[in-house]
Amino acid sequence: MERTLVLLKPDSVQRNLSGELINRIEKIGFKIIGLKLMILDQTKANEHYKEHKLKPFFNDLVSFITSGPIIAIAFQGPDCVKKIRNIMGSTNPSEASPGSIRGDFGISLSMNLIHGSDSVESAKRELKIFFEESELVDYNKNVDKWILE
Ligand code: IDP
Ligand code: MG
Repeated sequence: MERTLVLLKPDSVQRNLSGELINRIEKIGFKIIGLKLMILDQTKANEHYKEHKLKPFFNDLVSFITSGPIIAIAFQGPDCVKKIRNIMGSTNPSEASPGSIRGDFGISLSMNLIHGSDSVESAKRELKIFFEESELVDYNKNVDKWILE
């Protein structure tokens, strides 16, 4: 079953939006299979955002993501990568549709609330940075029969 990594960034935690954002994703039917609150260290932040290493905003991005607690969540469900990217909205909240997380709650391009893996390959790579395989819990819910085909 497809898995993805979601990070609730430091702005979400500080603004008491963690519950709201988790709720939006959980209500779709995606299952939390791992969850932890942490302050990310520089090494992991660099590793997580390594595709952006040469971008002008890289240092600010790493400073921001390590500036306070984040919540890392592993979600599981069919097409969860694409669907979660869709409900997050565009990277720049100014361009994010109403109804999306960034459209509803964001203004700042850097403090845009949430990270979601952008492909199945990225998800596999990123999940390893935040979770040991043994920390991910695959389990059934009775409601699955109403959500999963
Ligand atoms: P994504 O989070 O929608 O996948 P990416 O392009 O992968 O967007 O960028 C990673 C993160 O870097 C963004 O979520 C945002 O916090 C930050 N970021 C992206 N572009 C800029 C920029 O032009 N200025 C400042 N921060 C940026
Ligand atoms: Mg990205």
